[in-house]
Amino acid sequence: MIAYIGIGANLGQARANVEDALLRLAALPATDLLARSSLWKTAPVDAAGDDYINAVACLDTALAPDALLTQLQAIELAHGRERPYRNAPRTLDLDILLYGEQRIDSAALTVPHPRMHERAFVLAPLAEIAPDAVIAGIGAVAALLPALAGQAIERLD
Ligand code: PH2
Ligand code: MG
Ligand code: MG
Repeated sequence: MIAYIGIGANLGQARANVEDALLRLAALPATDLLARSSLWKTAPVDAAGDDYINAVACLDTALAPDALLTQLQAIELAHGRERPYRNAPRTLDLDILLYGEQRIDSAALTVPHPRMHERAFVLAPLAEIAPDAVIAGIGAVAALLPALAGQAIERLD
């Protein structure tokens, strides 16, 4: 299954944490890292704290969604992720954005990620590696991005 993972950090060594997360994603069982976006510096949306470093990874994985989520949470914990309150600054956040074209609505997981289509910090890196990916029920990534032109994001080299 092709899955897209949103990666974000705005606490501690954010850039190094995102790069390390990409290495750890590539090392997951039954999973290949097919592509990764650039790193982007992005202003916090509905959140406090420093600017974020964001990126998106494309995985080819045989892990089921709940098993993939468990693996992502283990990587977050390896980076000392704490959850003192909603959208608190974080050392590392890994979100399943898309899992094939499946829609998942369980207690633990909502896919497609419910706010991804409103967020340039998700869509800009995703558009680098998958402009034609479709967010089920919403539309293709590249077509959604122009509406978000007002959000402050900057691609890093
Ligand atoms: N993640 C959030 C809330 N706000 N803002 C930016 N720029 N980047 C994020 O990754 C982000 C956010 C909740 O996960
Ligand atoms: Mg998130
Ligand atoms: Mg998250």
